[in-house]
Amino acid sequence: MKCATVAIIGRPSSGKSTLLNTICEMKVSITARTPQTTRNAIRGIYTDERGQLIFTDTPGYHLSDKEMNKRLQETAVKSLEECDVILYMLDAKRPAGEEELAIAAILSKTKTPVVCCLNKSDILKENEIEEGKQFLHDHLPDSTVLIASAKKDEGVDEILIELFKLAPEGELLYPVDSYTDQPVEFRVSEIIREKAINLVTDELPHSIFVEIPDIEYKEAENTVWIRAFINVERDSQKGIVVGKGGENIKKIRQGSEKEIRLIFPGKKLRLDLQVKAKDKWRNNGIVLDKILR
Ligand SMILES: Nc1nc2c(ncn2[C@@H]2O[C@H](COP(=O)(O)OP(=O)(O)OP(=O)(O)O)[C@@H](O)[C@H]2O)c(=O)[nH]1
Ligand SMILES: [Mg+2]
Repeated sequence: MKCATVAIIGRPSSGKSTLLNTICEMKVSITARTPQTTRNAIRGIYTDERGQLIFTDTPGYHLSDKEMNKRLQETAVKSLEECDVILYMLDAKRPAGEEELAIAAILSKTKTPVVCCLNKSDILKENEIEEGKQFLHDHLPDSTVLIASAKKDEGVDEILIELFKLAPEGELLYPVDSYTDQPVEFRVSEIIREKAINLVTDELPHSIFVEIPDIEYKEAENTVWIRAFINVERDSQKGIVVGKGGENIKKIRQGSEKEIRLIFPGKKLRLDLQVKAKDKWRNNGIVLDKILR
């Protein structure tokens, strides 16, 4: 059997989390059209007759001096140090800029094999593919280049073939039916965050974090009872999340419940959502320590 750890790296919004979900056939990592959605190193596990690939989805590599962004960048870079293979995702729809150059520079120095994937093939024009290939040829000449659409599940089997080729021999590290190792509270909080950011994305893409103060299974009622706080950065932002007559919060709850139920099959669910303001939490080290660990 083969077994490898694979770090997925790339600029924000290149489709890293979408790819992980397509490979695992499960919502392992949340996605959104706004950049900088992923905030943690998120493990997703894929197993078949060839062996096991243990993926780490990472926060999009973004150059910024802000405290939170610096921590996200550290998480991404640290994942590179701990893996057998690196999967570098590029969105060739956007021309390679400073960030792409910074990632390529890091990857060109590593001894770990790199597989590159020009993602979003479903919307790429021929010249964009050529430019992407040229960029990789110039900066990472030894790496394999594949073209795929994570969203449409095209070219994804070829990515798996390439990763297994590079994977070392080894025993499986997780049971064959595992697809993630995230604690339940974290998964629930991420599902709620996804629903919230996708609904108010133009107004507050990055101002939200979700806390789960209580999660409890009441056996007599066969009910999982969850209390969650959607935190924004200012009191004035609370109304945006709640929406007119509570319509946004209702949509967030309904969308979240649908996915949270998949984590607790056969059980009833009570989800109590509240919106709170935590002043300037993105500069608050205690909050960051808690949510970015
Ligand atoms: N057309 C197209 N869109 C895609 C594809 N893969 C991802 N997307 C879209 O790109 C956006 C970003 O996708 P994510 O998977 O959240 O990107 P990410 O790289 O994880 O982003 P961060 O977590 O912010 O670093 C979403 O709107 C996806 O639907 C693809 O193959 N084709
Ligand atoms: Mg992501």
